[in-house]
Amino acid sequence: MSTLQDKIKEYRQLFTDLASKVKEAKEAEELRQLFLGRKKGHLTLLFEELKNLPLEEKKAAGKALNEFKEEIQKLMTELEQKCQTRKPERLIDDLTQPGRKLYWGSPHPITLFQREIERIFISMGFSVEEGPEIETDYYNFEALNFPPHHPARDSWDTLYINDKLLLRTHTSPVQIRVMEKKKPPIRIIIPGKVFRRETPDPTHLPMFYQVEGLVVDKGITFAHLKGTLEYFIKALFGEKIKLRFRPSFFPFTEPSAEVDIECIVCHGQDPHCRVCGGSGWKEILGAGMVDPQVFKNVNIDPEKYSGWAFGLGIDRMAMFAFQIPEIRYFYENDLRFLRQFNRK
Ligand code: FA5
Repeated sequence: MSTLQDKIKEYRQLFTDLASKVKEAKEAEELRQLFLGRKKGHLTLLFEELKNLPLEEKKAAGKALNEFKEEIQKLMTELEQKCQTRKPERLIDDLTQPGRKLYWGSPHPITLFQREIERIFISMGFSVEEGPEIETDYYNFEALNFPPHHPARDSWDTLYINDKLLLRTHTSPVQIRVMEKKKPPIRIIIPGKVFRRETPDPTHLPMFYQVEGLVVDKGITFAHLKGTLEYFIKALFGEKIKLRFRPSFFPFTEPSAEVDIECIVCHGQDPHCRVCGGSGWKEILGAGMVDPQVFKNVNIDPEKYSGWAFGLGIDRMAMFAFQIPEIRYFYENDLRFLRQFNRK
């Protein structure tokens, strides 16, 4: 019968053989359990045997067994550290494997479209101005010729912050801010966010983008307005696009007009079209000659100068340009939709 000392020798050899084959942390853990496992580990069982030895052998065998245990624990710790620092071999096995694809973000379609609009106007000699999104009643309404309680204020369902401050309902207040500082000639566009108390539907949003245009100089006429807008709309939608000017009303322009383009979703063919309601046309902007009272409010002489202004909805126009039947898609943050505009 082999003694405990002999068994220690055999297990030492076994441990050396098995340890030389260990490559991964999982295999090291299995080896640890095999030797040091609390119930059936080889060492645990050897310590069980130690209990039954006669007293005269116990001392020496116990010493040898404790030394063996320490040796195994030390070797196991070294082996486990080696496994942790070792790189998984399969990653370096095949250097020709394709890398992991990274998704790079891209500008939002409305941003892309706004830049396109800016590019066209800048090419015509316009410069770009900005103004605050939180406005006073004076700039949003009064200076634009809407006296207090004027019924025309109802067309802009306004979100008020308090008695004096509101979220601007259009980009037109920036006309006033610019004309207070600069004197003619003025040729500017003003892009930015606007806010209205609106229920969203396929062509309406409570927060959307507008671009305002303003030209003031001597001898400016409605013909300049018409020519500029026609050039701009054709540059955006192509030469074949149909557009029409309709008489309209804005307190800050006289005469005023609204511009419609043909419905790009149904081309007037669907009497139940959710975008144009079957009319075949959709309004994209309001415009007109600057009202003399507005000039007076900013100390520009209406006898000497004339001008025109327009305000267009960027989201509304982007819908048509990209042929999207739902304005709300722009703000649902669905990557399947947004990725279609990624030009990379
Ligand atoms: C205005 O906001 C005037 N300030 C435009 C103007 C400027 C007239 C300068 C004269 C001179 P209106 O409320 O019609 O007008 O809005 C202009 C454009 O914004 C509309 O033609 C449409 O394209 C867009 N728009 C209006 N309401 C919404 C909405 N709820 N959601 C998305 N786009 C809208």
